[in-house]
Amino acid sequence: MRKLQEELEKRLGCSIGNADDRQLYRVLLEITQEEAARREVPDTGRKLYYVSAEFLIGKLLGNNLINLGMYKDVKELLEQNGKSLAEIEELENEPSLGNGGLGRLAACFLDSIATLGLNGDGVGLNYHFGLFHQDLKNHIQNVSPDRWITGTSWEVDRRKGYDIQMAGKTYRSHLYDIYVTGYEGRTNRLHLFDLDTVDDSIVRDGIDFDKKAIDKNLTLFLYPDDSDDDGRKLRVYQEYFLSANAAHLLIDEAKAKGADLAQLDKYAVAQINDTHPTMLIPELIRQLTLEGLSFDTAADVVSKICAYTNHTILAEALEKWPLAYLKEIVPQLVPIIEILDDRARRRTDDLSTAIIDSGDTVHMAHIDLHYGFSVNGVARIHTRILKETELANFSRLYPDKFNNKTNGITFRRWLMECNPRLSALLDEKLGTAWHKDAQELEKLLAFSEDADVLERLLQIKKQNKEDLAAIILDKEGVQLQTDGIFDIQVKRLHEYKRQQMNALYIIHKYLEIKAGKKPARPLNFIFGAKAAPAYIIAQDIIHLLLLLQTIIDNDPDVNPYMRLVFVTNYNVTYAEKLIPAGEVSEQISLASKEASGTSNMKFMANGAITLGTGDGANVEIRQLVGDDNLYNFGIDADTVIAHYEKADYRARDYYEKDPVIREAVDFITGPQTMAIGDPQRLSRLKNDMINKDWFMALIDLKDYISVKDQCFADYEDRSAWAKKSLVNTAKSGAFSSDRTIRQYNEEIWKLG
Ligand code: 26Q
Repeated sequence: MRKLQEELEKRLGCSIGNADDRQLYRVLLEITQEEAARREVPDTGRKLYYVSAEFLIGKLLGNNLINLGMYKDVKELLEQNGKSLAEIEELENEPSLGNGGLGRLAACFLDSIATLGLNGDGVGLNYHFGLFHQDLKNHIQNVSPDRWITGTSWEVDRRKGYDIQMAGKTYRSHLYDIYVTGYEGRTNRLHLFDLDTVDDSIVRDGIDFDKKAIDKNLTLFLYPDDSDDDGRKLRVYQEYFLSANAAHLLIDEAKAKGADLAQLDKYAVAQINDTHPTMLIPELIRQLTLEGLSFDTAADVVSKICAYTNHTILAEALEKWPLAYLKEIVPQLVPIIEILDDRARRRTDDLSTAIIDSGDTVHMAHIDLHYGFSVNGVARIHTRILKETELANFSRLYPDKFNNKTNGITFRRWLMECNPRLSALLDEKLGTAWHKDAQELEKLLAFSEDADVLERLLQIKKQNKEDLAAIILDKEGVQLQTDGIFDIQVKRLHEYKRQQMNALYIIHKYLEIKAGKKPARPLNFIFGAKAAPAYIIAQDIIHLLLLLQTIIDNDPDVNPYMRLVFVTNYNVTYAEKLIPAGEVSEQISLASKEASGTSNMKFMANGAITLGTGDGANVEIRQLVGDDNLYNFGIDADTVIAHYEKADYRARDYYEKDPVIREAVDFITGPQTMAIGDPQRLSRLKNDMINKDWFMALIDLKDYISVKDQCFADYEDRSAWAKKSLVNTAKSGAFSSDRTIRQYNEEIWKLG
């Protein structure tokens, strides 16, 4: 501790007490970086490249201090000098280099890879602006650029790059690295590629910019708006830039290890995170042929290197590009993709598996499916649906390629860091082995009848709720009722996730309370979500939720019994505050649509009870905790799939036949919402729900209402609830990303 103090004060040039938080942040960053660098390990043998368009890493200071074993000392030293580590951590900008689940998963994986001591780096893009910043005015989502790179950044300038050809021009990439610290483990790296000519100043009001000026815009934004051709082409540029740089890096590092490139698979394996980096496959082949390999040798070895993860079964998310775009932007890949298509066609008569279809559209996933050596889904039910339905044609062709890797989360960030109170109790009762082996949490079951432990769990949750309530009051101006239930739905806004169904429940409760039926205790409904700017119905759902927030707030008959808050700019940092305070975890996607979900796992670990459909990892949570400890509702995935096949779902029937459903849906365009809301948005939303409702909210609404009511009623038996909470935490170890990564390594990567 004394050494730490001396070190800090030497760098500060003054005493800790006299330094301001910014100076402290800077020197803490410096010493963390140096400690991280000391734990790097020479690159020998086979190495994993986790290639992804998204890495939603969140703030790094606290996480790195924990992983490096410095957190406690730093926190205490600062406290002794009248400083707060939490306040210093606030100063860090969150790098929001991802949208949601897929990007956050990549970040959890990097943590686990380093913790398990594996040789594996991330490869991504250095977006200047992360996912947009959201604010909420006049019941509408407004977006603005989120600039995260400042003078004091975690990035290390590698002063190297590669020449990348796109549309006949040469672009010189520039590599930045971020250290990835393992918990009591080694340090790996996240490699982020950028272009020096990118110009932040071309961003006009909102997040608008000149989409044609590739030299200025290439790495400006994560997922630029792709509602027009220029936007879509920019995505192709980004994807190629990512893939080509990853290929160069991989080959470069293998050569540095003295590799015979014909046996490149001895030195490298690449995990392709969804289809966004798919061009890695033809690009590796291209670069290897330039290095002197024959096409056949190159294609063979690349097929032993590349593995593909599928994260969604939604058709619109499976990327397809017009061949004409590729001819314009990456003509060097087109002959390679044509040969790959030709060879794939010779393997089967099934035209549905073609890479280039008869309309000259290139199906990116098909490249991965034919030429990757492994294809995995991200939860058991998701993998089963891929095999039996969505990708049945490919699983017949390549039955051995398909495998499941149920997602996971890092318990370092999602329990140790974000929930210090619960972590301290767990350390006290179980010791600290769970930090690295989350299955140890199961030993908590021995305390399931221990009145003292159950009471402490309730106390901890209460304190976490109070902390969150204070933050929400400060940021959102809404006072939550901490003696009431905290029911939370936080995730990207998407119709399949069915925030609109939750809204219908809230309307139903509102009307019940108006009619005199009061809940046993206050209900707090908490939402956090960003909607893609071009996704109109999603904006309409946000609009409805914000109107409900105002209506409830202004209604003295109702607001003693219920509150709704839609938090602004939901991101990793906010999630770290919300999740420890969650009591009911809303996981209500239409069965078959949510590949896995990962917030379900985070809430579970923090002792919330899942209210969920039989979708994604909910199914596995249910199997682990049993029906006493999870609330399941809704039609199952097979029933949903059968409805789609028969095209026999008519939302209008449910609306017309059931007065409870009708009343809730009609409220959307009733006098209270219309008086303060946008009639066009509200009518569009209501019409969609009655005439389309593609994600079948109305089928499940009645069951959702009755199971949710039961869940809230059961909450009243506080010790029974505490026991449910305990069982959830105890069983959550199955969802550690350490377990997931061990499986990837044993079954796919096979690193030494
Ligand atoms: C595709 C085409 C054009 C433009 C954008 C996209 C696009 C962008 C992002 C498609 C998909 C994504 C992100 C998907 C994602 O986050 N999927 C989530 O992955 C999690 C981790 O596996 C799962 O837990 C979630 O269930 C899944 O929704």
